[in-house]
Amino acid sequence: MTAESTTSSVSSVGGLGAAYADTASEAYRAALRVIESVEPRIADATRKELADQRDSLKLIASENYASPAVLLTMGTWFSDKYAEGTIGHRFYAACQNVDTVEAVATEHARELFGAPYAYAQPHSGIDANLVAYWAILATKVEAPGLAELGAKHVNDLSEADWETLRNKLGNQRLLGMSLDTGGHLTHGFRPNISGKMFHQRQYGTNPETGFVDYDAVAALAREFKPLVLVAGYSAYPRRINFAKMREIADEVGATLMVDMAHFAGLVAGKVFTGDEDPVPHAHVTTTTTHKSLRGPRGGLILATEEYAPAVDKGCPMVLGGPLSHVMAAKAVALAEARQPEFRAYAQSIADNAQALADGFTKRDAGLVTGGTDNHLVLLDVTSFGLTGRQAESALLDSGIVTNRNAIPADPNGAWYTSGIRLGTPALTTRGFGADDFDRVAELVVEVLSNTQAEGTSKAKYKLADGTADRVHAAAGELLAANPLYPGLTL
Ligand code: DSN
Repeated sequence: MTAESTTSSVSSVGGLGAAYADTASEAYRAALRVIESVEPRIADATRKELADQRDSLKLIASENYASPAVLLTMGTWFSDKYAEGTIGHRFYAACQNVDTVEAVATEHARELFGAPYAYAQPHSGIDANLVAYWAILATKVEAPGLAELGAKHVNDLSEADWETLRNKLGNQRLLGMSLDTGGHLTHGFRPNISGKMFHQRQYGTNPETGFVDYDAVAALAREFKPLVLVAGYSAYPRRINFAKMREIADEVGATLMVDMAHFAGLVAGKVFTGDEDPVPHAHVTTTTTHKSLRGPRGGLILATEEYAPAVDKGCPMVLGGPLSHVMAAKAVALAEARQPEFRAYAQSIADNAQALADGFTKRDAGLVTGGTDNHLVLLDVTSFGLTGRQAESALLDSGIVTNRNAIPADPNGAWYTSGIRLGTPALTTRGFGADDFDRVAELVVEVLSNTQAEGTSKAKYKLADGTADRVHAAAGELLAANPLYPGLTL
C-alpha cells in the first residue's frame, strides 16, 4: 500500500479528515465557549491538550486519536442517566434510549468480531477483566456449587453453605503472562487484585528468543491446573497462536480468557485471522475500546453462549451504572471499524511497526525478540547506557512521547525499567507511512545517542546541547506533513 492511499483511507473515517473540519470546528468552538463561561481554566486546558497532541510524536502503544464523531458522541445527556441492569432489564425507569444505545453497540461488536455475545458496559479494561473473571467463577464454581447444594440462588443458602461456597470461589487458580515479559498487571500480578483473588502463577517467554514457548506454558498448566488461562499482552511485540492456547486450556480443563486490548484493532481489521484471531478460540475475550480499536476510553467483552449469562450480570455484580454516553461512542467507533477503510488502517499499523523495527535494527538499536509482528516494538535501551526512565524523559524533552517499560528479567525493575515501548496506532491515524516511521526511528536513536546518564542515578540524565531543539524541529516537519484533525480550528 502506498503512503498516499494509506493517508486518504485512514483520514476519511469518522471525520478524522478535512471533509468534516468545518462542522467539527463549529461544534468545538461552541462547546468551548460554554465551558469557558463556567470554568475558563478547563477550556484553556482543553485547547492546550489539542495543541500539545498536535505538536508531539505520540508513540504510546496504547493510545490513539478518536474521530470527532466518537468524541462528540461522549458529550451528551446520556451521561445523566442511570441504567443499572442490561438491555430491557433495568433497575431504573426510562431507560428506553439507553437500551437502543447498548443494543446498537453490542450488535456492532458481535458482527465486527463474529462473536455470539457482546457486553459493552465495562468502564475500562481492568473492569472488563474483573467482570470476565467473576463471570468465569460464577459459571464454573458458583453455579455447580449451588446445584450441589440443591439451591437456585445464593440468597437461598444458609450462612454455613454460603461460607463454604465463598471459600471455594476464593480458592481458584489463574495462570497468566508475567508483567516483565509483556503481560498485563490484571493477568495475575500480585499487587493487582487479580493476583490476590486467585492463587496465581505466571508464564514467561523463552529467555533466548523472547518468544512465548507454548510447550513451557503447557507444562506449567499441567502442573498447576488453573481454572483460568489468560492470554494477551500489553508489551509483547509478537503475535499469539490462540488455537494452541485453547488446546492447552482444554487439556487441563481451564477456561481460556484472552485480553486483546492492545490488538483489538488488528483483529477488527482482519490483520490477525485464523489462529491469531482470539475470538473463535477463547471462551471469553476482553478488550478496551480506545487503543488500536480507536474508540472512546472504555471496555468491552465478547463471550460464548456458555459464559454470556454471567457476563451479562457484570452490572451490578462488579460494575456501577453504565456510562451510557461512552457506550454510545463505542457504538459509533465500532460502526467506523466496520467500514472497509478500517482494514486499510489496521494493515498500515502493522506495516508501520515493521518499518519502525527495521529502522531501529539497521541503526543497531536492540529490540526485544529482534523485531515485531504486531503494533509495537520494545526497545532495550541498556545499549545506550540508559534506564527506561532516562530514555523516556530525554525523548519527551525532544517532542517524542513514549513510555518506559520493563524488559524480560529487567535489572532496573518496573519503575525505572530498561526499555521503551513504542507503538504505531496513533501516528498511523495521522497518516504516517513506512518512510515516516523510519525517520521516527532515526530521531529516537539520535536522542538516545546524545543522552548520558548522570553518575549512578537511574533518573537523572544530560542531553547534549541542541539535541532537543534539533529533533523537535525535525519531528515538527513530520507532524506538519501529517496533521492531526486537519482543518479543525478552535
Ligand atoms: N495502561 C495500558 C497500556 O499502556 O498498555 C494497559 O492497561
